[in-house]
Amino acid sequence: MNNKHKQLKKKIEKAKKILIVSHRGPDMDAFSSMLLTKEFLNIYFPSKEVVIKAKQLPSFNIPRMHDITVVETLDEGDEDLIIVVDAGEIRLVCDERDSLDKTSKDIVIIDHHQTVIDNGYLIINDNRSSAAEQVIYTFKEILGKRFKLTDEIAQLGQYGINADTGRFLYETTTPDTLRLYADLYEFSPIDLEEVTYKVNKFPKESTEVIAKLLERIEIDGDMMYTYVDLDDIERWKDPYIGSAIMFFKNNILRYIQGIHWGFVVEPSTKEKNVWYVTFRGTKGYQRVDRIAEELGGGGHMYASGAKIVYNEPKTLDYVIKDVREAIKKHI
Ligand SMILES: [Mn+2]
Repeated sequence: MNNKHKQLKKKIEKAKKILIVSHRGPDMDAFSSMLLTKEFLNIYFPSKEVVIKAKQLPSFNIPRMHDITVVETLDEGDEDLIIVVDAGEIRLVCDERDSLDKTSKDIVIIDHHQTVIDNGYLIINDNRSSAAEQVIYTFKEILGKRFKLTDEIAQLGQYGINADTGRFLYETTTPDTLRLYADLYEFSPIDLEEVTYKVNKFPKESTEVIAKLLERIEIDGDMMYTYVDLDDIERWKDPYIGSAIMFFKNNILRYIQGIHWGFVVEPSTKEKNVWYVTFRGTKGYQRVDRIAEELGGGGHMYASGAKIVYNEPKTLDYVIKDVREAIKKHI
């Protein structure tokens, strides 16, 4: 147990009510790490009242998912400790309708992203493969000999690690990741093929969006980008755009011969004058975390993103120009 673990343990012991949250648009690692944190707290600190708040549930069944309280907005409540998992900042948890980012309550960050922002909070981040891996190793340290696996912990750990390592493909997979995964798998295995199949399914309405994203590809050297424009968010619904971009990022961007990295730009469907940009890079070609940081975001070397907030309406061309200016500083 290092100093940070001791601090976290103290904060947990002192708190009566603990709120667990994660980043906007939670992915499988966000859900898994929130549920893992609650599971550890429920088992080993049973007198604590622990609540997970999120705006949606996972897209397929994972253990304890109904322990998530689905809320319309994220606001401060009567919790005395907030644990943020899979995000380096409370800002990444909230959108403009939420007020939780203005909280004065004590915050602990358990994260694995390479972008670390010193915001004065206790930050636990050993640059692991996933927040799920970080949560399990953290509680292993805090609990020492008392640490025991359960079916739920073993399965949630696998869901999180599998999602954020792309089935162990990414560089963030370390011997520690594989050792932990082996233990979890031995205890209570999940079927990776089935999970991959379920995670990659998308609604048929997204095919129209995917076709447009393909049509709009712009190539510049070994970089490529595509976009969703303002009038698109009137005619296409939010989830169809989201899953189309997901498909594009994972299957097209980086995969055309001669292209090694790129980005997708889209306006927020919820907030005015807000745009999102997501980057993908390839080892040996382009790190994209620094570019995202330049735009006020962050992430990993080969996968990153930023939320760009303007004070007034901007056109797609203007936003793309901003992104390309940030890129120029880092290539
Ligand atoms: Mn993650």
